Order: sequence, then C-alpha cells, then structure tokens
Amino acid sequence: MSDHLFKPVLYLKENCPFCLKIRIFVLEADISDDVQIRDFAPGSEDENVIRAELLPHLDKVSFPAGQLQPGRYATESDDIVAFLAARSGRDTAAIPVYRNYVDGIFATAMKLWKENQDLKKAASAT
Ligand SMILES: N[C@@H](CCC(=O)N[C@@H](CS)C(=O)NCC(=O)O)C(=O)O
Repeated sequence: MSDHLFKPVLYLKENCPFCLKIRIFVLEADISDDVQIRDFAPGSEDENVIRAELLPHLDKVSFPAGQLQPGRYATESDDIVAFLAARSGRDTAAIPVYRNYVDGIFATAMKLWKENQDLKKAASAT
C-alpha cells in the first residue's frame, strides 16, 4: 500500500493522559476518518493482543503508540501529534481545546507527578 493511502494506526490506552492528548487532537482536528484507532482497557484481552502486535516493532512497548507510515512506529505522544498535524495541514497552536489540555491540566498533572516523585524520594531517604 502506498504511504498516501495508508491510514496511521493509533494504539491508545483508556484513561491514559498521554493518549488523551492524541484523542483530543484527532477529534478537534476532525481527522477521525483518516486514522485507525485501536484502543483498549488496561488489563483486557485487547491489551494482550495489541502488546503482542507492537512488540516486534518497538524496543519497549508503551502507550500511546502509532504506526505512522507502513513500518514506521512511534511512541512519543508529541511526535505522533506533530506527524498527524503535518499530515492534515493543521497548526497545533491553533487548536484550542488541544492547547488548553496540553498547557493546562496535562502540564499540571505532569508537574504534580514529578513533585510527588521527588517528595517520595526525599521521604525514603530520611
Ligand atoms: N513519553 C511518553 C510517555 C507515555 C507514558 O508514560 N505512557 C504510559 C501510559 S499512561 C505507559 O505506556 N506506561 C507503560 C505501559 O503501559 O506499559 C509520551 O509522551 O507519549
């Protein structure tokens, strides 16, 4: 299949904040028909199937993951969004809900997660 006809395959875990970044972008950019979404609930049989499918192509399976072009896989959410934005001629800076999520609650969640890690490390060292 030519790269032009191939629809990127997006592997998304339910309730994963990195995967939500991609879900929001796909919905808001209105490109759902241009991608194939394979989503799964953690602990489900679908997860086992998807992990087995990705394993030969990735050093480490993590989510989100995407087959962006035939045989070209990626696991960084920002790289996946950048690829989809370029492919659909969108500017992520001009996609407001996506921007609000990434710069707002997502950034806050990452900051709190890191703070929590640092506090745990400091507490276990005392
Ligand atoms: N750097 C990655 C981080 C992704 C990440 O940490 N994903 C978590 C899920 S929320 C993960 O895959 N954990 C390991 C696993 O599910 O096997 C990104 O920005 O996409």
